[in-house]
Amino acid sequence: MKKAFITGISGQDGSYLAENLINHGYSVYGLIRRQSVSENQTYRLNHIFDDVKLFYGDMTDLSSLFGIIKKVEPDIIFNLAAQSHVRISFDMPIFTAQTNAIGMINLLEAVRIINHNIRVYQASSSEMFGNNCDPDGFQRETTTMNPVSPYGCSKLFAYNLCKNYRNSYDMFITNGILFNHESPRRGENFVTNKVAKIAVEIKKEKKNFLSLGNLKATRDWGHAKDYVDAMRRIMELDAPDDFVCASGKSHSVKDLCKYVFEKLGMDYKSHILVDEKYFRPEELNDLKGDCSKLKKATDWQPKYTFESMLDEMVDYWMNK
Ligand code: NAP
Ligand code: G4F
Repeated sequence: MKKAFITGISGQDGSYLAENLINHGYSVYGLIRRQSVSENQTYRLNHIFDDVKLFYGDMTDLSSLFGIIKKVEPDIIFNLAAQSHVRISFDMPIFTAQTNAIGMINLLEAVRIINHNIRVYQASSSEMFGNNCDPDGFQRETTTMNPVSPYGCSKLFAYNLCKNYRNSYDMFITNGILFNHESPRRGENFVTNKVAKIAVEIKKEKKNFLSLGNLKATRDWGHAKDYVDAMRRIMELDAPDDFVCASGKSHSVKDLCKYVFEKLGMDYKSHILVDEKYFRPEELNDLKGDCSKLKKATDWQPKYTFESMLDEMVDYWMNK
């Protein structure tokens, strides 16, 4: 049985990836942080709690990573741990860099010293592109990266470091450059789940308005369940590389609101307030990814569309 160690296992992707790996015959280990309120910390893992082994640690604490990797002796490490909220990275730039960038050096050094044959997946992000795209409007592996947030900068540092360690030390390190992916397990302060949750509350007459920031930005949204399957597939290839994972379709935040409110039989225009506090100091305006390289290498095909993903999220809140 192959052993996989997931940092960020308590997050949206970590929980879906753990399920996916268990279903594909892996034994799964994970890193969690000490929190004062531990009751909700592993709520995304409750249904598989007995099938995963969890260890306390932190990406900023090299000794914890060393200790766990030595003890577990994993075949693969998926590094999903991050301060992953772009807006909040402007409020906490140093913590964001310490976790997302320095945390990655900690992990790579631990792997290089303990056993450089361990495969490493890095959760890279379309936020690294910033406002660059190719002339056809898509971002792909070869598109110039020019991030516009502390989060994007921290992820670009880690991405480059992974390539550098791969070339310098002949290590199997792969970057998955994932575009936005969502699910009912998405944090409630990301725009998709915020819209789905509050639109349902408005429908149930518990709230009147939904306050949002920039409605014009466009994103390439897919479902987390599909995207973690891509992570596993690229880590099972013969050689490491960098792969974009995306749906290839782009929708604005306004489109998102329109779809969700119409599904609930409401007009979004009557319920949305624009509040400047949700604007970012610098915005990434448009994302649309070309993942032909991933599809060619792995036969990956997403099962969800933008609409079926949102349907699942709205149904989740309606039934909660
Ligand atoms: P998420 O739900 O925010 O999960 C992040 C995880 O990282 C949580 O388990 C969190 O633990 C953990 N974490 C945060 N700081 C840590 C630290 N200092 N040490 C150890 N663990 C720490 O994010 P996600 O949506 O699952 O995303 C997974 C990864 O993919 C992230 O690296 C994200 O940046 C990247 N990514 C996400 C997307 C997307 O659209 N979802 C797209 C591209 C890339 P707690 O539960 O204790 O907070
Ligand atoms: O849902 P978001 O916060 O996601 P964002 O910033 O695109 O970041 C996510 O995707 C990245 C991949 O591209 C990941 F790397 C990252 O970890 C994260 O998962 O915001 C999406 C868009 C933005 O343009 C934002 O300005 O929605 C806009 N927006 C408008 N009103 C809002 C709001 N975003 C949030 N979170 N909250 C609002 O009220």
